[in-house]
Amino acid sequence: MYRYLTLLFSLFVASHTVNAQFELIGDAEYMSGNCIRLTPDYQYREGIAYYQTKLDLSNYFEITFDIFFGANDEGADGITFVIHDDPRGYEAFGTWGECMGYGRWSPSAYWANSITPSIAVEFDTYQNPQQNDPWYDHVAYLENGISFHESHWNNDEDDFNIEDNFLHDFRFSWNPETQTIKVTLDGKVVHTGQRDLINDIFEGSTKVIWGFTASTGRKSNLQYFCLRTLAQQNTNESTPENIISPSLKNAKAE
Ligand SMILES: [Ca+2]
Ligand SMILES: [Ca+2]
Repeated sequence: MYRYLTLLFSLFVASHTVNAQFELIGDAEYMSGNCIRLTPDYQYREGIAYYQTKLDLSNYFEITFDIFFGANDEGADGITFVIHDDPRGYEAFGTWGECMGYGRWSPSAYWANSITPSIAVEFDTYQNPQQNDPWYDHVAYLENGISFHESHWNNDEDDFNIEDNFLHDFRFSWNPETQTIKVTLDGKVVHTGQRDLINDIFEGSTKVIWGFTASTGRKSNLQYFCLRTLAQQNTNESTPENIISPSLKNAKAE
């Protein structure tokens, strides 16, 4: 653990802009300030952004982003953070609306577009009973393009709302030694779990694509993310590699 802490405090090595480093699909567009808009505040939109360098799951990985879910508490639908090895590669997409560009309408709807094999963490801002959503905003862990979830996180607040016109601090980390995923939102752990991602999800593949998906439906919101830091380290080496640290602070929508 000490090694990782050392890494995180010493990763300010290189500086880049976010613009040249993501593949964009659908309604995704570059914004100023190292941000990428996933959806505009319009109905029936879908946007996806994938980081151009694959993630090696045999390495430690931690990213930090600011995420904006919109200003309208009555909006929709939300954003997912996804890691996948879909055969469509950087062109993989899921269904719009309640599936947030990641999943499919129902687990049995194999004909529908979804991203798989994959894992995702959804930040869901609209209740869809078919996906077992509560009526408040929530976070849920998903696998293999299935938007339905048995459990969720909402900070035990029945009025939990992330469509509040503020940027939210999002962190995702993967520890290959303990096979642990950890996700925090605004400093609170919203998901943590152990999973043999390489063997149980990705059938032995270690190189996978990661990024963000989002969509709107009948309801909408402006939704975007801004890169803060990315750290990846080969656990057999002492030197961090593939490190980005843009000078980004509290970018807001234009
Ligand atoms: Ca809300
Ligand atoms: Ca939903």
